[in-house]
Amino acid sequence: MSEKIFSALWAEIEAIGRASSGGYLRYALDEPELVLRDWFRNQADRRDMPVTDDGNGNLFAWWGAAWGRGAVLTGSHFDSVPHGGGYDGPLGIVSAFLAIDQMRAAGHTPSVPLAVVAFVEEEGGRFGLPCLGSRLLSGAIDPAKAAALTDQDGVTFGEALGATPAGPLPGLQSRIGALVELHIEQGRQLEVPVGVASAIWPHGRWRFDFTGHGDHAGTTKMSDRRDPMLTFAYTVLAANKEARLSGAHATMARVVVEPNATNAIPSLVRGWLDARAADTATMDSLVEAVTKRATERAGRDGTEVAVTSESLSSEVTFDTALANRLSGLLGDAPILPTSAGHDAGVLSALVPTAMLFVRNPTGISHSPAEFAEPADCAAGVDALARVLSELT
Ligand code: HGY
Ligand code: MN
Ligand code: MN
Ligand code: MN
Repeated sequence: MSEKIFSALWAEIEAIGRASSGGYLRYALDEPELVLRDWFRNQADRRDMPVTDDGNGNLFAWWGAAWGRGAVLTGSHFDSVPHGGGYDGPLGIVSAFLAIDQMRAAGHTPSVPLAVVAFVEEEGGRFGLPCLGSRLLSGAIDPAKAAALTDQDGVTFGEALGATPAGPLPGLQSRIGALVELHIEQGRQLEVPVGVASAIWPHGRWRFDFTGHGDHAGTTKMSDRRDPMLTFAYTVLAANKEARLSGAHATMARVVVEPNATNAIPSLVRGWLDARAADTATMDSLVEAVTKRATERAGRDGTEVAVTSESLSSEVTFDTALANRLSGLLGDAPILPTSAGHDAGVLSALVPTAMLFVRNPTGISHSPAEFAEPADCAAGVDALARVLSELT
């Protein structure tokens, strides 16, 4: 694959949903993503690939009979975190179409159907639950629960989708022979253009509701206050400290304050903890320690704290034989773990799954600074074409 061909197709989507920050505002089923989904259909049409929707919001472009036995899926997601990077997700979809072009140019005829997939709501940036589309496809979430998830304007996923999600595809295991997701590396490990994933850290999201006594910021004596912001601030520090001590990753980056006024002590502060660790025990003990520290502090501040687990992604070990086989196929490409979640992680519980990572020179992701060299992206397409030819 030449850099030029990659860059030409990449340029077709680069500006879609880009904000003045240089980051992307691409949320599930909203305007920019609907434009990207039309682009997806247009790419499929250009390649005579019929498009199906699984009733959950996931799109599939087929080379061969839709959902024919043992189909191989490849793709990723379009949605971003607010002001996130443009590669996380779309790189896997653009590379999939280009890999198919390359396979066709080499005269490959797949022995099983091959589909490019665009999963919906992978980041959970609109409806709050990551990998929503792949969880619905694989039966990992109840469709009615998914339909009721609401965005910040009170729009439900069901309304955005225009129907109650269809839920799991019957006989998924026999229909899908393998899934391969190509993704920009979200880390700094790769020193060659392409790597193969070995595992995904367990990770999850916990909602911390800190409640106190709303009051006047100017007339309330310090000794009379029951300020939930104080307990929240302490909890952020505690999460950071516990993570540093245990080697886990803990972040409290999303906060809702009510009322959100300069001169009013809030009655409610809601913060979300994103916690991840190389093993489940470390992650669980981190969350336990942070909850304990928050509750103790609430006792001192005269506030209350309630913790709700909102999403959990268990530890994923990708199919080792498949990872080794692909690494060998790609000239002994390095095999490496990641602490980022992916749709491939969800589906790996049910079908043979692999991930290819494309080198990220800075390692930065979920930021406008996210970037991959066109030469490495082209190498990623070559690798994906080789892997998909091997699997079909
Ligand atoms: O949050 C994650 O790990 C992924 O980027 N959705
Ligand atoms: Mn992401
Ligand atoms: Mn992603
Ligand atoms: Mn993903």
